[in-house]
Amino acid sequence: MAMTVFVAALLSVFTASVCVADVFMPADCSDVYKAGESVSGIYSIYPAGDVPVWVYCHMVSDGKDEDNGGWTVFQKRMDGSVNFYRPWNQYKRGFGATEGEYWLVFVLRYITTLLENMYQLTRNRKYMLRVDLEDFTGRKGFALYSSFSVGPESDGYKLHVSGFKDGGAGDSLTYHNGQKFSTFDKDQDSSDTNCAKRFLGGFWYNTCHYANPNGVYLWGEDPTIFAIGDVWYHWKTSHAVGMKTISMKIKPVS
Ligand SMILES: [Ca+2]
Repeated sequence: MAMTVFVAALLSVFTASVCVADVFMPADCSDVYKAGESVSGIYSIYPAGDVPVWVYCHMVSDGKDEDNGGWTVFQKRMDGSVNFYRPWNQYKRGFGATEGEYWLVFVLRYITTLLENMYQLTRNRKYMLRVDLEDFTGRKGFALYSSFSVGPESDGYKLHVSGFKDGGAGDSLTYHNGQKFSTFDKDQDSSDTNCAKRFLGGFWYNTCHYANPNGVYLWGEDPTIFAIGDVWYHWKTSHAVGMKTISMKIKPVS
């Protein structure tokens, strides 16, 4: 009996130490999903390996492969409650609240880290991007890109996106492929003008945009002010229609 108690005590010490050493540190929402979490909501992830970041994880499946859970949401507009006209350091750091509208550049920085340090934990992880849109009549569409990454800050967090697949919204992002990220105080676009200042957002502006998801929340259509809204041109064939909701989310390509 004494031996049994001793073995049990040893086991419990062993188990406790394993628990401490084996803290669950998901790199992104796909890891959270694989661990059995199937409810959409806010979770902590460890994109850089040590510092936790709170993000919204989209876990709902509608039966289509590309919509299975495990999406890490890095951009979300839903009600205009957050001002997205912000300087570079705020886009770099991230802003907003994870339960509302926000921009998560931690994820972008993490991918940068991933690219620069190829032998890190997630060095072989390739991401796809899904952009979900909803207009003010309740219609929905999405655009899927089979490949998505962002370059290092030293290269302006350059966007790499390809492999468009239409979910009804059309392709307004391929035009921005290869562009650096620009804000009103850091003009890295391909235009002689300052696109972020002209169109009141922060984005991978070219000369200037077919998509402006971080533009002004327009509450619908306004043709009297050109292209400043959170528009996705190829869905409405218009620069005047602002979306009701936009979200941009990534997950590893399986
Ligand atoms: Ca410029």
